[in-house]
Amino acid sequence: MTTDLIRRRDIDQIALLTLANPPVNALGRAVRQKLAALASELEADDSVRAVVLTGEGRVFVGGADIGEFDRPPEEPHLPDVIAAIEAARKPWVAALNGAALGGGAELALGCHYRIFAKEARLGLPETALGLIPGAGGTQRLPRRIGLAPAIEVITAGRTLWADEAQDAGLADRIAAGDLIAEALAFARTLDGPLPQPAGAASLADPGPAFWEEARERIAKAARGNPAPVAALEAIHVGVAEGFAAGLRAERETFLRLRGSDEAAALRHLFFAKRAAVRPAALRGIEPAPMARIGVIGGGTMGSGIAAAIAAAGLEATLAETGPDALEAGLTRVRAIFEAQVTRGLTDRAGAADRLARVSGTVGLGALADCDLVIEAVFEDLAVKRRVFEELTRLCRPDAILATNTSYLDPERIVAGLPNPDRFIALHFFSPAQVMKLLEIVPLAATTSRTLATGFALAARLGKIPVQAGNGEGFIGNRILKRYRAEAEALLFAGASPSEVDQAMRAFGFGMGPFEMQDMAGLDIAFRAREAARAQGQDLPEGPGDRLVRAGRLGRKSGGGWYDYASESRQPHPSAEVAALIAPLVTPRPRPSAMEIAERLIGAMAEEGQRICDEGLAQGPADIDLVEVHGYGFPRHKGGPMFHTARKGPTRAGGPACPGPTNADPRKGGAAPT
Ligand code: T1G
Repeated sequence: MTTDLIRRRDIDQIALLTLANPPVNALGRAVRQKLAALASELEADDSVRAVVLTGEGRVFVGGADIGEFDRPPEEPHLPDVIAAIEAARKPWVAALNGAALGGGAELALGCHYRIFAKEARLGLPETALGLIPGAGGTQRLPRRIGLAPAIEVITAGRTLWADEAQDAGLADRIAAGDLIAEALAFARTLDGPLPQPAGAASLADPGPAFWEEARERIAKAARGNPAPVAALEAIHVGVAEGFAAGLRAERETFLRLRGSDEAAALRHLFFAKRAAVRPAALRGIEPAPMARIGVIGGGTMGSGIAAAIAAAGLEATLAETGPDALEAGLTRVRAIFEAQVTRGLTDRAGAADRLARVSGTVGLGALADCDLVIEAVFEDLAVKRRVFEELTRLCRPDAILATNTSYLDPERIVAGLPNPDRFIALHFFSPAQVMKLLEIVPLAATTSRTLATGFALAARLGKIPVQAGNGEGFIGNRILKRYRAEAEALLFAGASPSEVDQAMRAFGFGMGPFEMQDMAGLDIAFRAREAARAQGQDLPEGPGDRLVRAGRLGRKSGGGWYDYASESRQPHPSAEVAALIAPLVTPRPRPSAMEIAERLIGAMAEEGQRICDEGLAQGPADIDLVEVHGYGFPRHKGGPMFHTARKGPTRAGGPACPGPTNADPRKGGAAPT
């Protein structure tokens, strides 16, 4: 049963229209139909001399209805609805109560006046969905705020806050108090000629060099997503050939991209992310308080986690074993905030505020009254067990105790310790203050309250939480292991490390598997293999083992899969590596770059499907979130599961897997109490 969708209330000859299509007043077909009908109705209604359009709730309009993009476009089309409003003889005042994004921004641009609430903002983030604005945004915005600022807003997805919109000449007013009252009062003052429509303004063409520079810069930043450059081209047509031609070019491009694989991939991730942050199983579960959070270990991970906590406005206490180690940890935290100022992520005052939220302590005593403690010490079972033994003695029984282990079995870290209901693994990714992904791993005895606290922490830190079962390597590192093994297997067929890496770069990765391993160090995985061999696992000698035994540990040793000139990060193919690998190679027809990429992505998807089949992930979409937000999988490809499912019938991307259980797949435990 559709609600009103748009409510009309006439107040002293002003029609107040309130968009009411929760949760974000998206401009779905029914809303467009209603708006179009109202536009012609109001135009003919002599009792009305102006219109104020606003949205119900925190958002003005979150855009067109993204959910409709898997279906062919349906009339009335948004550009036509907006054109009717722009052509109206009576003034339309957009009263922006909150975010006006995508089609919502275009609707506001089609109105004759815009009044912003103080916290309102306007943006055209379509390129993040593999699209371009499709209802006039590429033509009206440049004519309202100027060419270069508009290109920035449209191709980089930058948002204009109320004060910026006013400075840019887009906001006619910023409401000092009650937005609706001020918008109605403003509308009552309007009796002169309407302002010129945006299309009446022409834009001076800055010349070929401007467009060339912009195209290169935008293409580089887009990292394979075709939409930002396509948006620039539509803007360019409007400048070169005029408003109407620009609108046509915009619409053609929008419709083409709307049906593209990239747009489908980015939509998949849009909805997957929103489903991940609100797991149905945790609806109504109250998380534990998180006012004070302890972080144990001031190394790269610990200092990054502490910085992320402070940046989210929470208090972090960083604990280390001694004053020197503590000072080193706090120095890392300070450096993180310094870098954030340099990168414009915060200002001096913000950095000072964040730093003030991080305190340091030697030993664990000061963590006794923390609500949550995250252990991020050296990846050694005995060391971690000692930490948890002490924490269970010191901390309140209801305090949540988490480990940031990447490879160890968290059950073994806490085995036999009291109150197991409060243990959980929270697997951050390095650098923790930057990487969006957080793998949340409940253990056999973990309660829903503890699990909900993990999700609440993720939301507070702006992380993307993915629940993973407690299997070796959880989701991400398990797939990474398979990805690397498959990449090494390609070397047996005669492919070279640089061929494989180039193929993955061409696919959209920022770095290939061998470059990535050289950066991280080959010895980490080698030690894990040696440990497995020591436990009796029969692991054959691989190319990576040969390199490590030859002292090639990666960039840090001046050479790994590649050679590196001293202090340089530039990888150079290595004759020594080729010689070390040669005995393992059985020459076969060399796979093409596309075949290499599809083989590696296929392997990732296959492993992802196995993880699903074992109940260690909620669904294929979560696998994709892990790969995109934790392992550099190109967003515009949607993730290995989405990519292989879209590409054709493979095992990967099959039906949704049974949700993860807390059963310990390493031991077959029970579901959470
Ligand atoms: N269409 C459909 N559903 C949407 C939606 C949209 N545009 N935006 C949000 N939702 C759903 C979302 O899936 C979730 O659903 C719920 O609303 C709350 O979202 C022609 C082509 C507006 C800033 O890119 O950035 O216009 O999970 O958790 O944190 O040119 O949502 O509850 O079932 O994100 O308060 C362009 C997308 C579209 C903006 C609110 N617009 N949305 O943030 O809530 S393309 C965008 C957002 C377009 C035109 C083109 C944010 C928000 P559920 P949420 P939030």
